[in-house]
Amino acid sequence: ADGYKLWLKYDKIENSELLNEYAEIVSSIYFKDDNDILKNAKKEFSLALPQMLNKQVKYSSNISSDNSLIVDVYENLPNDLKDLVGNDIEVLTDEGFIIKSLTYKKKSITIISAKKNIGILYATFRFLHLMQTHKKLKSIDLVDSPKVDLRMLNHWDNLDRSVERGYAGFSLWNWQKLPEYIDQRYIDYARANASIGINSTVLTNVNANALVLTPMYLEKVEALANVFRGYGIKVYLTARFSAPIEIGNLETSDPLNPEVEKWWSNKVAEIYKRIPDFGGFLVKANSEGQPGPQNYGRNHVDGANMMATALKPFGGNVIWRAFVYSEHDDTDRAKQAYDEFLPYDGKFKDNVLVQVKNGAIDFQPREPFHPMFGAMKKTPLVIEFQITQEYLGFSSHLVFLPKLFEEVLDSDTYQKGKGSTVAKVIDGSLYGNTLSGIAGVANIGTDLNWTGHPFAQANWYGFGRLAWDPDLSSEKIADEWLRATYSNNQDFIEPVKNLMLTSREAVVNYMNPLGLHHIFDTGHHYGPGPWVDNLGRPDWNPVYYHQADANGIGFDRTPSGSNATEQYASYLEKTFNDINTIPEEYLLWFHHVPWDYKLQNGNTLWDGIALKYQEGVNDVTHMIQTWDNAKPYLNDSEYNEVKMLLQIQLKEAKWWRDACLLYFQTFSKKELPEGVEKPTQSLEYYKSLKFPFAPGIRPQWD
Ligand code: BDP
Repeated sequence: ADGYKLWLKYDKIENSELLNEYAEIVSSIYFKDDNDILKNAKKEFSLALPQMLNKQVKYSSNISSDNSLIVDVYENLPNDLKDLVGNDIEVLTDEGFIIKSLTYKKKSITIISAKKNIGILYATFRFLHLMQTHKKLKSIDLVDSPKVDLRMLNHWDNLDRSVERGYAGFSLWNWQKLPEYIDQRYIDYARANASIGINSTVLTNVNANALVLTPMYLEKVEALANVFRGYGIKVYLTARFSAPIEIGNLETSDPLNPEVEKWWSNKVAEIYKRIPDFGGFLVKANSEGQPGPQNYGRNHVDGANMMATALKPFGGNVIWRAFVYSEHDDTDRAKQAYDEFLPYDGKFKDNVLVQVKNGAIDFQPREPFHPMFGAMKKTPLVIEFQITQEYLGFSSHLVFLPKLFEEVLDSDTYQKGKGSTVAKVIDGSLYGNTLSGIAGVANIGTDLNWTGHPFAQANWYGFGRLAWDPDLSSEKIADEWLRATYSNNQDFIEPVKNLMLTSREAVVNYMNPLGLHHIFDTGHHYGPGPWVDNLGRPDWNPVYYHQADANGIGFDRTPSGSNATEQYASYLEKTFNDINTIPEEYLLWFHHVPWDYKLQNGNTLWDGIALKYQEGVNDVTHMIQTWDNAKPYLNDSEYNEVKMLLQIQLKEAKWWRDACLLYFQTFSKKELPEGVEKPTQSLEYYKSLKFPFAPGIRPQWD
């Protein structure tokens, strides 16, 4: 139980009724495997079935009505079978699949089919997952296709194997031993991703190093791409905008300079020679010190389109990030990306996607959705979530992120009337985009269990599932993951599922209740630092975000303040502007509110904040109780590792509560209300804590 196997454990099925049902379904299998993807699919079958069923399985070499299970792409099926499934196949995308029970030549059989090989691989994983999670398969009728095209991980991995904001060890990519040495981890990584439908991976940090584009590294990238291809995963790289200067001996990287254009075209051709299915580039430009087109008086469109032109002949994409906020701009940071990018809508080439973080500031425990979603109508937007928990307790805190992802995806932008959810923007259905994408900043590293916290695996898993279907519920995801990872016992699942589903609100309560945000300490973003006011740029300082003073607290983003609300559709703009209609979870995001303002439950704001922090601590106490009750269903190491982590989480929830309340109290000058535990240390003590060697740190910035 070291967690290495993730949700692909394939434990023996103990329930004899199910065991018999499954054994019958797979009693005689036809499984064509004449290419790499199908070989990998069949390999997974041959790994999983004997473990789950405790017996070997038989494969036959021809399709016949004696087969209990037939696995092949549609075009290879005999005509009479084609007739039986044709309608279902028709509605599939190229990555979709069917798993169906039907009567064939008077016999009951199960068929797994798809238009393309990759659909068969996805179906294989789904079929095995359904067994692992004890679902009935006897009269299965499943027709499924992913709703989003690019389902991608973004690794923030550096070439020295450190990982920016990575909390689970070092980078998986062992550049030194590549290309010759293929670590088993690369294969297991690809299997895990394919099992949840992830089909693209960006290997390198957005704060990019141009060296990855040199032949020495491209050879290594090629070796990884060769492994991933068999699992339907395309490789992308981050492209440093100044690469033509750094590795190309040019004097400029001006996107309109013909030499520069030529350099990129040649570079792209060189990459495709090695990696014919290379995905393309992810670019962070003119953001937090990264070079970009603006260094030459050009704009984001010039930069993105130059690269898009180079990639177009090979079918590659540019994913251009909109995470920009300028040091020369003193408008509210939350407004800057929208202000800068909206005028470019419709100007990007058709192989450019603009990647936008889920919220307008930065991966906070809670943010309203980014106003660019729905507003940017002619440009496909990729939503960027952060799976690694930069602002949510690293890999020490148990926070089930699909709850956060779901909240954002379900948010209604109202940009094309009611029901214009972020999910519909992202899957392309709202404006009929031809390309769509979801990206997640990976939380994976060399730790034995991949993600540091065992429950952080659920965030990788859940990200993949939501990328496949942004309308899935977080509850279903938690259920699936727990069954595949721990146990199918309902008495275990129900309470632990509940623990997962409440964990996100817990972290909001003990870190950033009622719309507070970015009050994290410098550099590491781990503990509280609401007092920090000495960093190079105003918008790197927590005091900029909470604006606490003798009158109250919160960032005024209404017309009396920064007027960031104007970037939302008018219905939301009105709702957010009016303190009587603003959802309370966003109160201090949009309003500067007096300490004695009355909340909906009748408490004053000060008391309400204090009680929320306490509630967060109580939530974690409750999580610990739930875990203790689950002990009978766990082995010792499974129980202990999470128990120890939850104890860290409890200690740190109290730290957050005490540090923030003591600090905010210097403005409110009010007593803590009844029910809130008294801090055990002084404010000076919390301010004095330093963590120079926190993991995943990016030393040069906030
Ligand atoms: C911030 C991180 C920083 C990243 C940056 C980004 O603190 O490490 O480089 O976002 O997304 O959240 O580019």
